[in-house]
Amino acid sequence: MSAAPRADFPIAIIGAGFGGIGTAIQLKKAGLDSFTIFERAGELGGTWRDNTYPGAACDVPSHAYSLSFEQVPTWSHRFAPSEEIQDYLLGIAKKWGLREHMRFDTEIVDARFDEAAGSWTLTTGNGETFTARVVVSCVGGLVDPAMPDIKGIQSYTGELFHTARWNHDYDLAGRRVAVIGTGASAVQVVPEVAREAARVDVYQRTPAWVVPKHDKTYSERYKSLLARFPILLRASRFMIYWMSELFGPVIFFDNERLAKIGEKASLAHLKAQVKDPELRRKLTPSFQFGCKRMLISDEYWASFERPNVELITDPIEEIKSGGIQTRDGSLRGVDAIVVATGFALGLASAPFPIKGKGGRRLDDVWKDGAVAYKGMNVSGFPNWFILMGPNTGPGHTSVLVYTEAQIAHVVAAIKKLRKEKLRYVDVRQDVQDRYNEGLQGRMKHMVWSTGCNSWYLSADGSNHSLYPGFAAEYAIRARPFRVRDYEIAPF
Ligand code: N01
Repeated sequence: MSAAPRADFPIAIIGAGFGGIGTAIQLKKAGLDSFTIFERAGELGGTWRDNTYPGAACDVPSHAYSLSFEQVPTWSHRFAPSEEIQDYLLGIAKKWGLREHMRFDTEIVDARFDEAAGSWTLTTGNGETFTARVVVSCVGGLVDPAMPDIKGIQSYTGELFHTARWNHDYDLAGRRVAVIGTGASAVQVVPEVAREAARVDVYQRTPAWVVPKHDKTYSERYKSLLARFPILLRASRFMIYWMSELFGPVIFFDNERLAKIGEKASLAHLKAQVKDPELRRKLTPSFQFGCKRMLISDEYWASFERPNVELITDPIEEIKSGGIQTRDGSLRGVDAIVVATGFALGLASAPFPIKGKGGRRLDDVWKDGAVAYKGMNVSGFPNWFILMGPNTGPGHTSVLVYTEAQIAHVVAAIKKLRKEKLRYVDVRQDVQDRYNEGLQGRMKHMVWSTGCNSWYLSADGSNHSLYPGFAAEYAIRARPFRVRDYEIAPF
């Protein structure tokens, strides 16, 4: 198929992270290069552009945490560091000539659908408008840092920054540092900061289940073998994928016997890393394995054996100008506070005002939680596709498996729209409702609502973020564009 002129069938991709880049590559492969990628930041990369804190790395092995259609044999470690993942994204964007499609520092602030034209009008932050026949929203879910609402935080006069906004100009060497939070970002950053800082106070609200990472460096010989025999790379990916699926039930089902397998592995790891039984008790979670995201680290728990690291479990009462005061009255002076408190879940609402058919606002449709068909389409919002949308996150494997299935779906839909010169495709409300009833029914058997608090859950305790099942099953459901599920509007 020959490439369409850009004006013929304009496609807007919002966000230049993994989702946006992967979509763009697959569109190019399909001969569709009439797309523009809008990126609010000044560079591509999304998560991997923003998360540059010491120790930042993927927690899914890199042979699987990369696009299946852009595999590289050069990963330095089993779990590549953040900068290497960012280099990978820069590299594939260059290879496919994607920069010329990108508009940086361009935030989309409004979108409205024109039913007669079958197109979306997007407005940018500086008031420009852009018309697109299809919009692929790749804005990501865990993007905007969530700052903790702790009394007095504004009055702190030392250095304070969030893990996703690391201040590389501030040298932590020899400083007294506090880390607030003990989630996936904290377990990566604490061991690194502990190596440099004079003292590290780790403020833990809830301990997390941690399992060994078994990270390793790949030798030059191994990498050249993978380059010479790409089948080995595919085999490695295949193994990682199916092992994750095999152990998935331990992480996602609400089944105490299965959870015990994970808990036993984690407790053995804790015992091997921490000698003091009292410290071990403080680090042991009381919620069921998998309820919060399982963390992987070879070094996090061992950090507490260092003389310069202290675990603080007494709740934070207030942040004062020079330090942190806990409820027991202790005030610990610190030079810097690292906030590792996670992200404001982007899925909780529309990323900006989005008005579909009849001017209906996505925020109104989502007032009781974000719902979509297969996480991608919302009835009444035709020709709008969401990547990494509601109920498409995994707790047990690479999110890219889900993303790639969504990309295949989007490309199939775009091909149909173009080939048959359709005005729009709009998922049927009854199909979307049935899909979500099934999903929420299955949710009752999952571990995420068994009494822990996490970003997986909305304020009312419902889960609109994770997919309740295996990645393979989601991919099989999501990849095809099933015409009968949609209202098809011709011109
Ligand atoms: O954030 P989190 P994260 N006072 O929400 C604590 C992905 N990710 O940035 O558990 C004190 O998990 C909070 O305590 P509690 C991954 O999907 C991936 O670490 O709510 N503490 C918790 O300990 C992950 O799930 C990688 O009681 C407060 C922590 O802060 C997601 O991003 C790496 C507090 C927040 O943990 C988020 O991870 C990093 C307060 N006021 C992240 N508020 C990879 O490796 C919050 N906390 C790919």
